[in-house]
Amino acid sequence: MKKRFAGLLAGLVTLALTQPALAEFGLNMRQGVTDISHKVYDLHMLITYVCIGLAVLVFGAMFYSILNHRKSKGHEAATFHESTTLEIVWTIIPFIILIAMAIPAAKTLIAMEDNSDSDLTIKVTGYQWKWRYEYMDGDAQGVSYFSILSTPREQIENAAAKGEHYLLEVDEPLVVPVNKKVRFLVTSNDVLHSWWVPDFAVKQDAVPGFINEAWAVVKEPGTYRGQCAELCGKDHGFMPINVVAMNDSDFVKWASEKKSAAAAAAGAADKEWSKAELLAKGEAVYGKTCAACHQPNGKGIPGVFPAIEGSPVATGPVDQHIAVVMNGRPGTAMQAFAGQLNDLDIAAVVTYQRNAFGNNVGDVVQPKQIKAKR
Ligand code: HEC
Ligand SMILES: [Cu+2]
Repeated sequence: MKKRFAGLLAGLVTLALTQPALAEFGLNMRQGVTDISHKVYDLHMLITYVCIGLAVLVFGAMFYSILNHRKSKGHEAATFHESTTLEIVWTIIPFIILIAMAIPAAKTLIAMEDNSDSDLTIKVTGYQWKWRYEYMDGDAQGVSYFSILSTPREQIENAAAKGEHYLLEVDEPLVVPVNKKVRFLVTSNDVLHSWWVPDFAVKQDAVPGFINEAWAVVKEPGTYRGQCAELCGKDHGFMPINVVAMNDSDFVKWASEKKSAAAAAAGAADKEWSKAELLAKGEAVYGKTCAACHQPNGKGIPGVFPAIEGSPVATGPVDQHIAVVMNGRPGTAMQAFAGQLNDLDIAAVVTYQRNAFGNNVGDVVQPKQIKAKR
């Protein structure tokens, strides 16, 4: 009996000591790629070992007593009633253990909360169901875009077709330079979201009307993936986060490309567009921005998201249609897209909605018309 117990104990200890093996199985927490994530990991391991030590001591004493001091051997229950010494001892020992654990925990928390002296600030805004990134300063100042799930529909509908980074891939990742302290200002445009990148040990709630801070210094170039970590509606599981860390020179290059693309898009708004161009562009915008709610086939979800097919708005006066898209319907999930899409995108998607799904209105909306309404 004693042998078996010792065997069990040895097994548990080996299990605890071979934690790198556990990490490979994905049972342990990941170590991440920043100093803070390593601190968090070390803290987690330290506390785990303290817990294992305590468990071995407490259960060891308990099982030893149960086995060796059992009644059938003639032992009688001891009485510790009103023993002041014991009361003090079993209050003080846990107190010391708690303080001993609180000190490293508080140190790590304080380091995490130190948002000072950042090199770069990026505003992160949660939307149903995508993220917006705005560069507030540095080389990419003024750059702003949405980052939207890019896993193809086929993979979502057919489990066998799942790719390697299923539901963890986006059209445009957040780009940060390596070895720079990047500060994130996290907020939301609609409901509660949470910006979570496990490799950075960053998980920050996105709350409408509030700005929360987080930061990371990424050391290695690479792609780091995360997700929204706050239940935020129907497509909560479909708003992943991709962060690409790159060398400083690559980052500067990326920033200038982004800026010239934005300038080109602004110029495109003054041009006259053909119906075919607008429809093609509109279909792409619809698929990326509207289909999550109104569905790829334009049929919506009855009682939740209205159909675009045969919609009185999408087949009615064009000005009202544009107004709904630009200003949204306050108090509903229909957001104001004026601040999210540029003139060309809005003109294209409205043109598309009026001429797709059997809505053969036949008219065309030019970006100029949208520009005039801003
Ligand atoms: C997050 C979900 C969501 C997204 C994304 C969304 N909509 Fe909507 N949309 C709604 C809801 C909900 C309504 C109904 C609002 C109401 O109750 O008045 C609506 C209504 C509309 C209407 C009026 C339909 C009618 O018959 O009343 C139009 C037009 C429309 N949306 C266009 C768009 C366009 C264009 C996009 C993409 C650029 C888009 N929507 C993206 C949720 C969404
Ligand atoms: Cu969310």
